[in-house]
Amino acid sequence: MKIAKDTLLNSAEEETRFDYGVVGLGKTGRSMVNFLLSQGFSVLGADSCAQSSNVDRFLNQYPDVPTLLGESSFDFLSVCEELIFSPGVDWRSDIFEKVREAKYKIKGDIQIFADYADAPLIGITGTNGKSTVTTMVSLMLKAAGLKVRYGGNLGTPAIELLGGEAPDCYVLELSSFQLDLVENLKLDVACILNVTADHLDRHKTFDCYLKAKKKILENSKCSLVYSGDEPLACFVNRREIKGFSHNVPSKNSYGIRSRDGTLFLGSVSREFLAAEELGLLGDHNYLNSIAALGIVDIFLGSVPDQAIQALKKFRGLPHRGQVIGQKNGVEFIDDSKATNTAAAMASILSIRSSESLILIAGGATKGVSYLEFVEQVISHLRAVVLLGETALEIKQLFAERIECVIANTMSNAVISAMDLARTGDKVLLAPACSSTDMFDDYRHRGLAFQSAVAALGELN
Ligand code: UMA
Ligand code: ADP
Repeated sequence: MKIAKDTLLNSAEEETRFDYGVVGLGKTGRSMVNFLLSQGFSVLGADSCAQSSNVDRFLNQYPDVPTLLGESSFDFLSVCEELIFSPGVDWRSDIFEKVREAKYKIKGDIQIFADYADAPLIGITGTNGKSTVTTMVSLMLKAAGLKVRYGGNLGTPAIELLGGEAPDCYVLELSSFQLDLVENLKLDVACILNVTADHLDRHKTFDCYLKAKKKILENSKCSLVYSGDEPLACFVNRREIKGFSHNVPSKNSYGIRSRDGTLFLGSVSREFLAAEELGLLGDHNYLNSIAALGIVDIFLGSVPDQAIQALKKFRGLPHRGQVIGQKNGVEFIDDSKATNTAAAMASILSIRSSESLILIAGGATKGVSYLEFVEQVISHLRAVVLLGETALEIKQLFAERIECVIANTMSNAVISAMDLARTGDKVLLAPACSSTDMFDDYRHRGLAFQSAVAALGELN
């Protein structure tokens, strides 16, 4: 098979075959190329974009790796024995029809990581709370004296966690995109935190999204799933799948017990800590904490006191309900990571004084309806400022029942929110949408919010 020279930017030789083709040259793709080269494999890179910051970075980092750029060059993927798809690349899309027809082995980075991993694995998925719980579990296990490496969808590509002296365990945040491509993922503990509608632009139906999430349970020694309601509660019927919820703990589940007016997070046999001892607000963070305690309990067989202390000290990750400061008695909160309706809902409910809440929402759609969200939140809000592609759609759903302003930039959104706010109010950025219509990612959006708030003048 010949590789057309004009599709390659660098030194590919005609008639060459490659052990692996790596599709998508972002963080994951670059980490996979690096790893495969280090293992002595021949590698071809490929990306839909002819030019982008990811591609530039790749070409600078790996000038000697032959690279296919642009979708029209993907026919040449046939020179590879196996293909590794980055999580953001939809292997079911039309552009990969020939690849699917040719019945190539398509793998994802997580399966390759797991095949090489040299320590027990804990995997955490869910629509919301993954990063928070992955971090909680890692900090708790570290506090208990274990050598822990953690990453995955959280930011550090899984394969970069390998190397050097083996740790005591790996803790992975796993997205539905990553799980979609695992085939035999053997986890020591798997957890599904919750599943609500998200990423339907990619998965098409809720059932397909749920199916991808459920793959985490398939070969796990022991699992923990949210048992408060369906679609997950029905799984808690086997010895190796335990539940967690806001309910009173039982033999097979972790939960919350009320005693003398205080709420305690625990198992059936032990109260781990009082909810008020946590450094995070909101019912959703009670659930995240119960899940983290359950995972540690299952993995270690008990929860050491040092782990509980570490959980109490945890103050949350940036852009997840992060209090930025106050201006003229108005508090600003950055929950840019609330990228779907369930997350934004949890965020709004976690703010107790919600009747004086001004919400900044909107952004790129993920193929879900906002109708239910609007009906659920309307009674908790005084005004809404909307941004991005979904602004008009969401405004129409509020149908003039509360004050609703559309802003064209984050800076204008914050100025409008400040105009609408009265002393004692809170302004919450919880977009319920993804950020990609106006920003690089949720971090970029959160930082734009924080800069706009700072531009209002000195905070207190
Ligand atoms: N690309 C193609 N063809 C396509 C689509 C993309 O070639 O059809 C190329 C892009 O041009 C780009 C590259 O693929 O060069 C990007 O790859 P990617 O989207 O897989 O992104 P990475 O940089 O590898 O980051 C991924 C995760 N991104 C996604 O799943 C979209 C990161 O999660 C993760 O932190 C990282 O791997 C390390 O594991 C981000 C995310 O938004 C934070 N995840 C989603 C979420 O949390 O909701 C699932
Ligand atoms: P993920 O990694 O799954 O996106 P994060 O831990 O980063 O989750 O949290 C993102 C946002 O989701 C939070 O800022 C909060 O608004 C919301 N959230 C967190 N945990 C939960 C939960 N258990 N249920 C519902 N929403 C949650």
